[in-house]
Amino acid sequence: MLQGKRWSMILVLLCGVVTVAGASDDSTAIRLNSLGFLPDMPKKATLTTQGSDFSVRRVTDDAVVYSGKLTGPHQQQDVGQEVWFADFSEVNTSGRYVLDVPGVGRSIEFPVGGDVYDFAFSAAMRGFYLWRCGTAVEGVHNGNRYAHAACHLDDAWQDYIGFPNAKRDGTQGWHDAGDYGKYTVCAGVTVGTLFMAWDHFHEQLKGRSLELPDTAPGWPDFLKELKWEIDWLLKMQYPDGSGKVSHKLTRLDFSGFIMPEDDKEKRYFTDWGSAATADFTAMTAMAARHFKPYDPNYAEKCLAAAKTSYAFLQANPADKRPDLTGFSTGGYGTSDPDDRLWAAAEMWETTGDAPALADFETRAKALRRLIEADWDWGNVSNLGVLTYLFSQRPGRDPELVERIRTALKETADQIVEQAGRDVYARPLGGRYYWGCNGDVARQAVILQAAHKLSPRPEYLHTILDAVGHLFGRNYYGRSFVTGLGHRPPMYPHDRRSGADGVEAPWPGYVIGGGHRATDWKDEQDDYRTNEIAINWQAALVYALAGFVQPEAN
Ligand code: 9MR
Ligand code: ZN
Repeated sequence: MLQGKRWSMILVLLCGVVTVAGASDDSTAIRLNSLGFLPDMPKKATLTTQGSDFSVRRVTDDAVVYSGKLTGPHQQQDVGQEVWFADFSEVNTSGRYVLDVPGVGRSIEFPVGGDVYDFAFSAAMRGFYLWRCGTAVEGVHNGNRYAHAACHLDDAWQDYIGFPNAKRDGTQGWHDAGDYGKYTVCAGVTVGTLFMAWDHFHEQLKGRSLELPDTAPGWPDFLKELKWEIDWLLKMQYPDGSGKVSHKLTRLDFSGFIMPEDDKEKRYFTDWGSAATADFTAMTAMAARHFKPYDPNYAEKCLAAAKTSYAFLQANPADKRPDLTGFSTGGYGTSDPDDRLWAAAEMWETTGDAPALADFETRAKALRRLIEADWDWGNVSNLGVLTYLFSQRPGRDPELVERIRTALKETADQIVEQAGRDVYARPLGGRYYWGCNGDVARQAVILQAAHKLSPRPEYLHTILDAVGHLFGRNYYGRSFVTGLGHRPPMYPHDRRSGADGVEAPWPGYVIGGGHRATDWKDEQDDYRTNEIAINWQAALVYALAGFVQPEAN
């Protein structure tokens, strides 16, 4: 098996304990981060049943290591609940514990330790590897083998870009989500967020093995995985040298729940769009910068592609939507000013070109909000603004920089406040919509950025609130990430998971979440609330990356 034994053994150890301990009904009234807690960070649980005192017991000998009083009740309308809090932040010795609340019961077991998020980080990042298109993939998780044969090797046909019955190489990249399409705009926020994770945390990440096949010898695994996506993206640029970039590469409609290698319908490069072209520019400009130390020639190729598309955008300023007539696959329709702003920022950061700087600054000054609190594929201006803010290059407009600093701090402070008001410490507050779990995780980007600028412990605490929420401190008392934590999703809207005959779904993936606080359904058909997607996954990887420990290889 390609993925070594070590991987599966760690898994059995980590997942086994949590799942077994979670079996009792009592435990469901006590909602907490089932991955556990870092020693010196806050530790809180939300209880949906009234109690008064609680204690924390060490699993090895049942000794009480901490006692406290519950606080509450607290009410919250969107979940329709009255809840109580247990704060056991003082438990900062590594070990395994359980919360014991007389009259309520015992919680699931949870660890305290410096490494409690390491495995989840690796599993989440390996989710991208398992999403690879154009190759066979395999991995072992919790004793199950997940695998598919090489898929979509016929990518793709050019009928919709002016060459009927002509095929051109469009292989590689990641499948988008629970479907097997490949979409440039969704790749944008995904790759942008992942490069930012590398930028902010490469010291922790560079030594971590993700046990990937060696598709880029000598590269750190994290970047190796990103290269697989960039390899595909480079093929999305029109072959005519114009710099236009196809909006997506998909079939005309979604396939049924079959394995990717059995999905044989024709797939097409679609018409170009200016948002896709701008996102392509930003991604390839970032790739040029981050890949340069590992392969200067490849970096040069990325930069040349970025320059071509950027020049095209400059010469064609209109917001051009792709013509997707005939396709019923994902739309990802979006206006382009934020994408163009991001492209300008990355072009400037990579090349230092003055016109790109001016382009960025003009666009930034026209923004309604310099920092967006709530963002995803539809608005990527934060990616450009943060690149500009943290740039070491000379020439920035000091007044604009100052306004961004202020906006960043204000927005981060608001996020902290929102998490503080929510009974499950959800940093998005009461906003629920398609894919909002991804945005719960994505709050980490603004919070980390603010923390770099002017450190405040609450910024990190609130990221951990987001992580805690996704792994069990929530209305359902369940993990929202497949294969990890307590009672994770079992029936995500994911074609591989539905078709491979393995009972447990493909591991490491965050599901989109309810559109109301209480309407998540762990059902395969519920693509609205129970799908997985690369953009949400990248946010989860970013959130966890800030807390992993460096690992020497
Ligand atoms: O994440 C997208 C969400 O914001 C949209 O509201 C939704 C409907 O257009 O589409 C979501 O993206 C899906 C994409 O269109 C196709 N692949 C699966 C994506 C996740 O559900
Ligand atoms: Zn594929």
